[in-house]
Formats: sequence, C-alpha cells, structure tokens
Amino acid sequence: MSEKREVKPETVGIGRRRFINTAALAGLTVGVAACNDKPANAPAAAASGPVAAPAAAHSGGANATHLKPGELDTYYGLWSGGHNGDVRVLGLPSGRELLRIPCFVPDALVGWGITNESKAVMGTKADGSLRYTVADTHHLHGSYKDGNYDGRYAWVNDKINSRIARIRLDYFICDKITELPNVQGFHGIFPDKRDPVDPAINYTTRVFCGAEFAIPLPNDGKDVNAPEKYRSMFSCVDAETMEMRWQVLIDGNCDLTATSYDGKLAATNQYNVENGVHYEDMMSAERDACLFFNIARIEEAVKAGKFKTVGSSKVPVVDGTREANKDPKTALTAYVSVPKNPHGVNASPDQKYFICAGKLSPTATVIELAKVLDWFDGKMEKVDGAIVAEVEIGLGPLHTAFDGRGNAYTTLFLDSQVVKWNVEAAIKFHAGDKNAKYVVDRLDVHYQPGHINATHSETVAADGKYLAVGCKFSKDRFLPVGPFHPENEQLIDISGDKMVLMADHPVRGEPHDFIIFKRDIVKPKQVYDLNEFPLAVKDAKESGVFRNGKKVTVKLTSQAPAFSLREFTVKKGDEVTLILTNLDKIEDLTHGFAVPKYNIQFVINPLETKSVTFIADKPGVFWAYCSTFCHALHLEMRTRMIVEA
Ligand code: K7E
Ligand code: CUA
Ligand code: CA
Repeated sequence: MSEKREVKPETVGIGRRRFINTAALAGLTVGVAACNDKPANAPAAAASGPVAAPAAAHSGGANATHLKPGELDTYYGLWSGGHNGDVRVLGLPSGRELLRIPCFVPDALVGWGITNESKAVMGTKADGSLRYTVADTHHLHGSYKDGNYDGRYAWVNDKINSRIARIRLDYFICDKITELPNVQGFHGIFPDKRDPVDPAINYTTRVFCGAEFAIPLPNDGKDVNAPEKYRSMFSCVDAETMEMRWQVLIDGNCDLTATSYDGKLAATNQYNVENGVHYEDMMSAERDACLFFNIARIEEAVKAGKFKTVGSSKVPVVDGTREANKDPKTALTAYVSVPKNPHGVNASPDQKYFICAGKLSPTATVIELAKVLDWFDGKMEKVDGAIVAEVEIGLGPLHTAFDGRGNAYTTLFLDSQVVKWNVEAAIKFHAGDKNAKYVVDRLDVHYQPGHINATHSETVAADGKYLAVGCKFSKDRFLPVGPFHPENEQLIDISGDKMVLMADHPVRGEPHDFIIFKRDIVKPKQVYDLNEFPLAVKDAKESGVFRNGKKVTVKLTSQAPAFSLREFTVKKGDEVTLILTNLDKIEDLTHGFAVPKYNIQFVINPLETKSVTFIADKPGVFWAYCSTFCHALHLEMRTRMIVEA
C-alpha cells in the first residue's frame, strides 16, 4: 500500500495527457498490483505495464480521449443508468456525458413524472399518482437493420418492477414502457435482428426479455411455500407496439440474452438450472445451461393455439420445459449445457457463435449456431454437440465483446482483467491442437469489471476501435468522497495487437451495460414538431383560462422573454390542467416552468408542449417562473398564478 501512496501525488501533479502516455501508467499498475495483493511481476501486470509507448502508434492512442474545445466525439455511447432508472448518453472517446434520458424514475430537471405526458408513459395508479418510483436498469440495446444498428430505437430493462422502456433515438426520449406480466427479476434483454421466416423483414420487430427469478404462477398468494412450483418465463415484446407477444415457460431461470443474426434463435444463459431458492442450491450443479429458443416454432405454436394463459394476463404462454421438448423435430427450446452459473452470452459479429462466460467456471464456452439448428432439424443427436470450444480464460468471466477481427474480449471479475482471446484458435485448441494459442493479451483494469462492449461490437459492423469496461469498484482511482465510491468506466484502445488503457471515468452507480456506435447512425432532431403534441397551443392568441365547472384549463405559450399570460386566476379547489407550448423555434432555446408550493417543475424545449394537472388547494399569489436560463430577461420571465380563496 505504501508503494501506491508514493505513486499517487506524482500522477496528480502532472498533466493528465502526460500521465496516461508516460511511465506513470506502469507505475500505477504496480500500485494496483500491490493493492490487489498480486506480485508486481504477475503475467497480467507485465502485459499491461509496458504498453504506454505503442499507444501513440495506434489510430486511437491515449490522446484521442482529449478533444479540443468545440471538437465533437466520433461515437455515441448509450449507457444504462442503473438505480437512477434512466439512460445516459455519452460522447466517445472523450467520455463526456451529454444527456440523461429519464425512463422509469422521476426526474426533476425535465419534469419526468410530473407532467401528464410523462406520467402516461410511466404508468399511474387510479388516483393519478405514479405506479412506481424506483427502478434498476441493467441492459440497453439498439434496434437493428441488416445486422447493424439503425438508430431508430433503444430498449432498456427495469429489473425491480419487470418493465421494458423504449427510447426514440430521433428525439432521445422515452416514449413507451411495458410491464411484463407474471415474471420477476427481468434482467437480460435483446432485440431480434431480422425475422426468422420473412426475408423482407431484415430489421428488429421483437425484443426478448429474460426473467431471473422464479415465482408462483400466478403469483397470487397461493403456493408461496412450495418453491418447487415456482417458475420463470422468457418473454417477447413487439418492438413497434411495445405490447406483449408471447411468453415461454421454462425450467431454470434466465440471465443474459442474445439473438442470432438470421432471426431464428434467441438464447438466455441460465445460472439456476437447479431451481434453487438459496445460493448454495443455485451453485450445486457443475453445469447449467444456455437455453435456446426456436422463434419460428414458438410463433407457430402460438398461432396454432398451443398455449395457456396465466392469471389475469391474456398473453399466450407456450411450454418450453425440458419434459415437453425432448423431440428435436418439434422442440421449441434446447438446453445446451454450460459450466457453472454462466453469466453473459454474446453473439459474435461473424454471425456464427454465441459465447457464454462461465462466471464460477474460469471458461468461455463457444456454441456454434448452425449446429444448434442442426439439432432442431434432427441432424445432430445431442444438442451439446453444438459446443465447439470450452477453454480456460481466467477467473470470473462475465461478459464478452468483439473487434470484428476474430477476437473476443472477456471481463474477468475476480482477476480484475480483460482477456483478449481468439475464437477460432480456441476452437482449434478445443479440438485437440494444443499448440493453438488462443489467449492474445491481458490487461489489468480497475477493478472487478462486469460489462464490456466495443464499438459496434455485437453487430456485423464491429470496427475494433474502442472498448469500454464497466468496473464495479473504483477503490483508489479517484479523489475520496466518503464511503460511496463512484464506479470506474475505463476506455481501452483495441486497434492494435495489445490493449491500451486510455482513460478512467467516474460514473454514478450502477450502469451495468451500454452500447457504442458511430455518430452518423443517429440524426437527432433538435427542434420538436408542433404536430407531435395533440394539446399544442399553436398560437399565443389561443391562450387563456377555460372553465368547465370545477375543471379549469389554462393554456399558455412561451416565447423569450415572456409567457403569453402575465397572470391567470383560478379558484381554490379547482382541478387545474395547465398546458404550455414553447413557441420558440430556435435550437437550444429551452424554457422551464416552476410553480412555488405546488411541486411543479418541468422544461419545455423548442416547439414542445407539456401539461400538468393539479388541485389549486392553496389560495394566494404564486409566481410561476421560467426555471431555465433562456434570455437576458430570463429572471423577468414569469407569470402570476392567483388562487382565489
Ligand atoms: Cu448485465 Cu451487471 Cu445485470 Cu453482468 S449484469 S455485470
Ligand atoms: Cu425562459 Cu428562462
Ligand atoms: Ca447453477
């Protein structure tokens, strides 16, 4: 530890650019190794130590993260926001956070969970209050066309309340949220990449959702003390309507999810084939499974009426349990065995393999998708024949990314490393060629990495430029801020043979997963269209107070530096719906609307309309003011709400 302390002041004192590009990196690595109680000359430290010099030789290089003022990033990153229940938009390689898109949890900046429009997306109880105010997002994925991101949508899960949210990537907003029925612990999520049957549908139309926890079906208070009857399900949501399409009853549970490029297969890793209730039960078997779903057959079964429903849900549930799927010719599912509590499953960009990370086993398992289809076609006797490699890569493998050049990058949670390994070499090694060297490089990361993703990693356009790693622990990497540490997202240059650590970024917990894509994939609009909003007040002249008994509608508009009404009067006890349209059409001219003592605050972007409904229960004068700096007369931009006693 003393060694680490000596290194620190030096690295703080020098410029960050020099710090990353000089021997300070090697010095830090030594400190880290000491901190990890690993000898400084452990293979990993040796691999990552001397790489500072080659950094500049790569196209990325360490300097690439330092954009000059005004320079734009070349990639977008969409990060799941963890317990904040939002989605974060980053620019890469700089790592600058550009936006947070609220989804599942209220957000006071934009008024998410306060405006009527956002409440309608989030879901309300009978009394109009929000159904849920907490969430836990883990996994985020984008819509596909021809095997690459198409920039239409992204989806993100909420593990706590089993909800899926959709992000519109034209405006970078959440527009729909669906709660999955009869499941708990919704964790893995992945869009399909084309239709399994119709070749014309070469884009995402379904999103698959895996549920981690088994529960009584229906979960209505019966069978609570009979854990052997608990079951989990795999769900399919329609990408456009966001309605449930179908569910599959399974044995075991679902963890992460992957989809094939031909649309025929989806899969989920299972860490609990034991159906255990306590953790020691869940790790009692030596092998768990990667559970494959034959999408075309499942949808045929639904069409043929071979399903049941659970509880009050109308969603068709087909039977994907082992017992019901023994005959490959009719099977809807296939359980490929994978060693001990696997975690991530990822589809390689060459479209051939799913790679399962072993977690409690130090291995990666490579499953060849063509062989899984052979099994379904009755051409291969044992489905485990689809396993073409099972190789040791290090301790605690969790997730895998790809560079499009045949290499996989897997996080090793326990080793605090990323291991770069070659998939075809691993297959050769597994087939008996003990000279095949599949491990290409190892890099220490800081510390305990979970998710990992590379630029366009899980697409046919994987470009092998940058790799981001979500480290669960930051320990000594940042100034201390009390007991609650940030996490450490690290950016790595993978354009050369050796991985080069480029930057640390502290992040608020706990993002888990993310995707990174070229900036030309999306073309965001920066001014709304008035017609997007049914309630739009399209002309300042339409402003006014409109009474219908105790229900009062207040319509107003904003145009810097004034609201269209200088004052408006309602009566105590009125139910007031206030509709505000921002008629400023200049990019970046956002106003806000805050009402003292009424718990109202939201922002209103160019040509956007938002509404709020509240009971005017406090008489008096309330200066509703513009809360977003918009103009030299921003402070003067207000209106008086008068509530008559
Ligand atoms: Cu994707 Cu963190 Cu939910 Cu692995 S999980 S790390
Ligand atoms: Cu309008 Cu500040
Ligand atoms: Ca297990």
